[in-house]
Amino acid sequence: MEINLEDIFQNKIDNEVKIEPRDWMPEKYRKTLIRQISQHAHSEIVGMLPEGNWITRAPNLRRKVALLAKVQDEAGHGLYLYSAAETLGMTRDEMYNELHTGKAKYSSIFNYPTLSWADMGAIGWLVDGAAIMNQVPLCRTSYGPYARAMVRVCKEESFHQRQGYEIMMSLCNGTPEQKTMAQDALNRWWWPSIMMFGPNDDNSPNSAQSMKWKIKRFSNDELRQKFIDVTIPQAELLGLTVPDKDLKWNEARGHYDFGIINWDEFNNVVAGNGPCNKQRLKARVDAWNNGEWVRDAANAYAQKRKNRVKSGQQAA
Ligand code: BYC
Repeated sequence: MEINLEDIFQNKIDNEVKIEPRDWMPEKYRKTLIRQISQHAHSEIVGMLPEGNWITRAPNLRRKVALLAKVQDEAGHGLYLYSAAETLGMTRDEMYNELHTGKAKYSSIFNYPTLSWADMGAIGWLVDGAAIMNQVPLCRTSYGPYARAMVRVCKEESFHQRQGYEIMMSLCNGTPEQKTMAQDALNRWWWPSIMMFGPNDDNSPNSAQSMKWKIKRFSNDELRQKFIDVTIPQAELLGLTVPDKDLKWNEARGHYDFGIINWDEFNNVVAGNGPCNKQRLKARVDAWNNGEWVRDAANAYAQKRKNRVKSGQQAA
């Protein structure tokens, strides 16, 4: 009897059995995962830049320590994710090369500037809040190494979201100028945050197949709606106004209705023409080039140790 590998694979997915690196998988599944996981890793690494910009200017030691820890967590997330993508057969150097040559995508959100300290609050609250909404279901994604990496990532994202909301809370309970800063940050970060979930479902070419393979558990629009529904009461608690005149609770749907997203802006940012795309890419390329001597030194040291062990073994 002929064994159909594709049927065995889909059967595992349907029965919630994780796919592991040595298992047979369709080539397109492997490619889709490499695409999504490497983009996700790049987003974490590039995502360090807008906040890293504020570490030296945090208003006090407590805020500085928390922000430093958050940015460091993001480096860790990037590294777990690169490791997960490597299990699918792409090397880290290849992934870096795709990022540095502008071939790889990373989240649109990190191409916006951080203009005031309040942006640290808005990013933690909204950007990490959106990330949690998208990433908690990824803890159940069908590929084992990705799902396991996401468990720790989500725990840390939850700390990030709280540190952001706490900054917003302090600003909103502070002076009128501080509250204005918080409102201004919300005005600038709201729409880019809801764009993070990606195009509408009827315009999302990868969704149908990724849902069938249980790489994605919810569609882009479902996650966006969930995010809006939980975030509006949080904005109300802060006493801030979400910058969307069409935002309205819809009793019949049991959800908030919201205005039309500016997809031209989204497409423009994804195409590399957002306010900070060039600056972000340059920062990563410079970091790679300036770090060459560190990589060379680490490799030379590793080689020296290897030679020493080899000559010790020969002498014995
Ligand atoms: N920005 O068919 P679709 C973080 C692309 S890091 C740029 O719906 P898919 C954090 C998409 O790649 C947050 N591009 O795609 C870090 C596709 O293009 P390609 C990152 C976007 O993959 C530091 C095309 O549009 N999170 O949280 O089914 C500090 C069509 O889209 C975007 C992840 O990466 C976008 N926003 O769904 C703070 C989570 N959206 O590849 C926080 C994992 C879409 O065909 N990723 N595109 O050329 C995912 O869940 C999915 O990949 C997405 C997109 C929902 C993002």
